[in-house]
Amino acid sequence: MSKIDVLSVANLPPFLMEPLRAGYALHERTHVTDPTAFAVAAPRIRAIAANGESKIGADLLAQLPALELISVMGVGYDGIDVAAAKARGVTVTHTPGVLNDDVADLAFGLMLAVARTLPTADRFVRDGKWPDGPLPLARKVSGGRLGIVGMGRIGQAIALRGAAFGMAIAYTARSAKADVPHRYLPTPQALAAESDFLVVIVPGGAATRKLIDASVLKALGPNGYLINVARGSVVDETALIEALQKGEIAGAGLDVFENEPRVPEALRALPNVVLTPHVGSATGQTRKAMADLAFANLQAHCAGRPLPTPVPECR
Ligand code: 8YV
Repeated sequence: MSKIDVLSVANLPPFLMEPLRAGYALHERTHVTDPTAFAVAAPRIRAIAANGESKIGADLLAQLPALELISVMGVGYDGIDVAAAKARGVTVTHTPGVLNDDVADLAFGLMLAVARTLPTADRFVRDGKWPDGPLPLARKVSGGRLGIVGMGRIGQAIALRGAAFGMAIAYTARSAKADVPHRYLPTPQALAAESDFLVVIVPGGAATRKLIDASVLKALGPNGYLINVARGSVVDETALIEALQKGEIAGAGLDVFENEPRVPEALRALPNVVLTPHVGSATGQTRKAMADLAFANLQAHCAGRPLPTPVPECR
């Protein structure tokens, strides 16, 4: 039997690429790198292997008449036009659950790094400045007020860690969650006004675009820190830079940006930010688990078995 044709649209890790190459006729980003080969294969392509940053719009879908599945290695799928996919009968899967711990860990890593000025402290030691005097005092994290924007699986993992840090936890979401014991506030503004650390962990996409705007940052205030481990699109980056420059908020820990991998020079120049290159799930253990789940979705689809983790819109 001939192998099923799959198009990969992202730079996926070897532990996903290897089984894809072994089990499928894999077309590696040929839609970008080799349009002639892509045009020949396109009518046969039945699945796409993507990641959380992939952009798949109606234009690409229209070129793939045999497409049945888009398997995203990532929990976020805001780059996929799910409505257009569904309209063509294409199912979308993602990899929820397996990355909750890592993303929650990174949220705390950023919180501790920015509040306890860890990058500055590290540079202080390396640059031999310790003998000349102490570092300025930092900001305590334990016991602070933690506001979580988005109370899904990762938000709950962040809350669990916050509880271990003795923090007073509150959250905002579209509606209060019956199974969450923490205080619910109806808007990001109301939550920010009562938070020392505001952690953003909502899905990206049109519904949350610039949810964290100048008014939320103003409410967070000069002693408040913003932590974003969600999507860059959720924060108004221009408003954030202005708030940081003017001291309207104390600092920010950011793993995601509006225009990745480009990070504005104005943001990179600020002393009161800690910046990481979208590494929320980037441990060997978690990326392997995500790859396995993305592959399991593809395998299940091709074998006609129920899909382990379709996106909610495709359930
Ligand atoms: C990665 C992510 O960017 O899961 C997500 O939504 O943002 C990430 O874990 C990526 O998808 C890894 O393949």
